[in-house]
Order: sequence, then structure tokens, then C-alpha cells
Amino acid sequence: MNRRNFCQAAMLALTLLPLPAVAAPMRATLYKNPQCSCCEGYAAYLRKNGFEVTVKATNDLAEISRKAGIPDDLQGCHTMFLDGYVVDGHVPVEVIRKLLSERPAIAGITLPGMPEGSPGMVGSKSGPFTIYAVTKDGAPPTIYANE
Ligand SMILES: [Cu+2]
Repeated sequence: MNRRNFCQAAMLALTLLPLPAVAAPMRATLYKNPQCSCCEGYAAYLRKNGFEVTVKATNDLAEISRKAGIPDDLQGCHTMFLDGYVVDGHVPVEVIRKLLSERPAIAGITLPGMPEGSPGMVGSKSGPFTIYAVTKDGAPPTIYANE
């Protein structure tokens, strides 16, 4: 086998190798107000949990959330899109994983406001967080998880 053929054989072997068992990181795009720093804290939290997060600063956050199906009174401080869903606010990663494995027929989930002690926020948690499921068909939000 000359060197060139060896190279081709090696390349072929590489292509035929099974894909690594480790899943590719989940990609997410997070929109936030330019001044928001707890939003960066939340992005860092997700990265630590294996997500690949692109942060985009915008002055139209409320509009982006509304279009994604989040009612005004349930908006969190940032709006993230991943795998066909919207995830609004400081939602714990366990609840995102639940969403991605259950894949319900909803637009997404939201943790309204900026509760103390939630991922990316300072302070200590005083009770379970209520995370709502929202749809785009005008149906009232329902409780998706208490975490
Ligand atoms: Cu925040």
C-alpha cells in the first residue's frame, strides 16, 4: 500500500467509525435586554449544564416574548429559543430537560419575573418556582412544573 492509498484507507476508516456516544450540545439562542446581567448569569448556568448558548442583546425583548407566545404578565427577563420551544426567564435546567424529553404540544414554558435564588439570580430560594406552559392559540397558560 503506498502512502496515498494508506491515507485514503485511513480516511475511509474514520468515516465508517460510529458516531461518538456523547450527544451534541443542545444549541440555544437567548435574547436579553442589553443591560441585563442576570441573563448572562443564566446563560453561564446553562453552559455549565452542557448547553451551547448564543446571547443576543435586543431592545425588543417584550415583542420577541409576545410573538413567541408568552403573555405580558408571565414574561421573564430573557427569552430563549431551543429545539422548537421558547423558554422564558430563569427556568431550572431540570425543567428544560423535562420539556425536551416530554415534547408536549405547547409553544414553550416560562418562569415569570426574576425570582430570588433561581438559576443565574442571587439570593436564596424561598419556595418552589411555578413554571407555566404557554401556547400560541390563545389558551390560558397552565402550570407545567413546580420546581
Ligand atoms: Cu434575570
